Amino acid sequence: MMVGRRNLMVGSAALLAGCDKVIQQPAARRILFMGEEMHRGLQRALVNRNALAPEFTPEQRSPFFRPNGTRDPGTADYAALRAGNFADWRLQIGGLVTRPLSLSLKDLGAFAQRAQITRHDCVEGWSAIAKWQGPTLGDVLKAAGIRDGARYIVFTCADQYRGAPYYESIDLVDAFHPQTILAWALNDRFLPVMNGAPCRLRVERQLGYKHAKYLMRIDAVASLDGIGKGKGGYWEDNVDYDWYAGI
Ligand SMILES: Nc1nc2c(c(=O)[nH]1)N[C@H]1C(S)=C(S)[C@@H](COP(=O)(O)O)O[C@H]1N2
Ligand SMILES: [Mo]
Repeated sequence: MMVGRRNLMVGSAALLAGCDKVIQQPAARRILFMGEEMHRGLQRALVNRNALAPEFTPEQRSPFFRPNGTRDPGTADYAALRAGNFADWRLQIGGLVTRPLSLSLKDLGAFAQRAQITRHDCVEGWSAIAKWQGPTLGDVLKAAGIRDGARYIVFTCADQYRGAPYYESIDLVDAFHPQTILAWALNDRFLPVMNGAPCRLRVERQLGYKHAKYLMRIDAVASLDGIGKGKGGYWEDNVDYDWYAGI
């Protein structure tokens, strides 16, 4: 049985109908939001986190994979990397790992490759199907060696929002999910700049904003407290999107 977040939310909305005055009180609000956190935790517990996202046939691919959010980071550093066809780009893997890595595109290509045709769902209401290829994040993290105490994987990107890099994070269940890959190819070509060149995250069981483009750093951390404002991602910190955006 699956209890969707929507059902749970409808349930709590019904329970709370007519409680406007109570909700104004800080203590009541704390309890209300505590409940919401519990609902999210419950959803995570009830959904099989290792289940695969649907995959599609080549014919089902969208004719065009539209870009969203940043279409070109536009910084001097990124422009220089792009001018050199990303030969000088390195993806840093650090934080709570035993062997920090600095990986070129060639290095990413030397890992076992996974290709998958999946549907991307943006929270703004559009979807597109495309083929992605790259090593699994799990293999890359195994090469770096996750240390005891690591609980989250944080992604730092080349593009800036309000003067700071875009960032996102996932837990270790999603990090080691077989369809979670560091994609450097889209529909059998190198990633276009608008879709996150030279490398972006695909975390297929979650909504589009979790799929960090323009990857520069990947860090294993014990807690999200020191990251941005502490909610684990740019949109989570600034627009109140859910950190766990399971679909
Ligand atoms: N670095 C970075 N990653 C990002 C974004 C962004 O603006 N910057 N936008 C996110 C959102 S909201 C979506 S829907 C997808 C869009 O991916 P696309 O541009 O390949 O369509 O990237 C996500 N990852
Ligand atoms: Mo999105």
